[in-house]
Amino acid sequence: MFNKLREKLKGWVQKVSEESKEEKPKKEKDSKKKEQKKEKNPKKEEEKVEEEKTKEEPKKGKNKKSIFNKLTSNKRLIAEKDFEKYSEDLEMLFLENNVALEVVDKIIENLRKKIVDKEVNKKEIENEIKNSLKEIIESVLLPPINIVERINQKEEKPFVMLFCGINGAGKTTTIAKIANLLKKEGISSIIAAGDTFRAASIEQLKKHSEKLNLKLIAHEYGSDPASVGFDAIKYAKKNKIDTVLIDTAGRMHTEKNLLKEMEKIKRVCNPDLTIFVGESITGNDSTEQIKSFDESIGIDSIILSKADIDEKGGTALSVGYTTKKPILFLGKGQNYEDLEPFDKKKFIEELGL
Ligand SMILES: Nc1nc2c(ncn2[C@@H]2O[C@H](COP(=O)(O)OP(=O)(O)OP(=O)(O)O)[C@@H](O)[C@H]2O)c(=O)[nH]1
Ligand SMILES: [Mg+2]
Repeated sequence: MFNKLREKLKGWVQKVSEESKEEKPKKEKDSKKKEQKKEKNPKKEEEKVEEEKTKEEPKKGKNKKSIFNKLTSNKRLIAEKDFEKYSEDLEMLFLENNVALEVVDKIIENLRKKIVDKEVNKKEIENEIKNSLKEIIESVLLPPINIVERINQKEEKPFVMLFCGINGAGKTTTIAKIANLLKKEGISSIIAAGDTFRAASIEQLKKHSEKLNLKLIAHEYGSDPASVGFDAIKYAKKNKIDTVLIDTAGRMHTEKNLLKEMEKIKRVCNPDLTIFVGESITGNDSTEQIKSFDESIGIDSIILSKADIDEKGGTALSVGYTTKKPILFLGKGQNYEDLEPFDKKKFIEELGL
């Protein structure tokens, strides 16, 4: 993840910090002005002698030396006019890597506030830019929900999770990964085969449930998915199962009739969490998809699959902010273990900041 964005961001930070370390003509002007000032106010002879002394014997006054060093190595990080030039490059590299425009604007605006005209120690320029970006990106990411905690907090079980998303996004695989994770946490679960539409969808879930040794509730192909969910919840109540994971058929966010069917599943099953599973590689379209699903059925959170094959990473960076829905997990492969809780700190580290 982030292979491209990480490298480009690194290059940008280095470019800005190297160029802002270089002396600018303005400095020369400043020193010329100082020279003129000096000539106008020539120092008394004693003062000059005293100054020379301090220069020759810097070791004597340790404090004086460090203050002197600090002053000479302090530097204005970046001027407003230079920021314009650099921010255009930054904007392009974020946009090329699937970061939504709304988020790019926010990052750049906040970066402007943080670094333009700021005085920093020369040595610290690169760190200063990196830390500023790190803080800004951290503020863009929503804090994730801990589903294990949420499940444990619910007194009257089962805790019901409904999964939705467009075709082939990774819903079924993600459900199997979550069941595996819950099992490790000592939380029991059953799966409801709510995709009664796509050929072989029930067989796909059968295989997973056999491997994971879980009960699968399934009806005939073509039957009402809402009643599959309803039966699964009934079974879980009777058998004291902690969670019900309801799979659904993939559907495009533009297909109003299919979204209506989701509304019915939601109304009948009344889930504790409605999770949108989207592909990390989709880019800005994911925002539109989530907004459509949210309008019709209400979405609580997001899981982004296929983050392992996403070179850009921008969707994961910006989808939470643009939809105001937290990301629960990142899917990072096809095995059960390849599900990573979304962790802001780790995410920022992966970005190289
Ligand atoms: N590389 C990678 N592949 C994944 C990941 N998650 C799912 N896949 C693959 O994506 C393909 C589709 O996954 P499914 O789980 O069947 O997707 P779905 O959303 O249930 O698909 P439909 O039911 O047809 O809408 C499969 O080949 C999965 O193995 C992931 O995190 N990384
Ligand atoms: Mg499926």
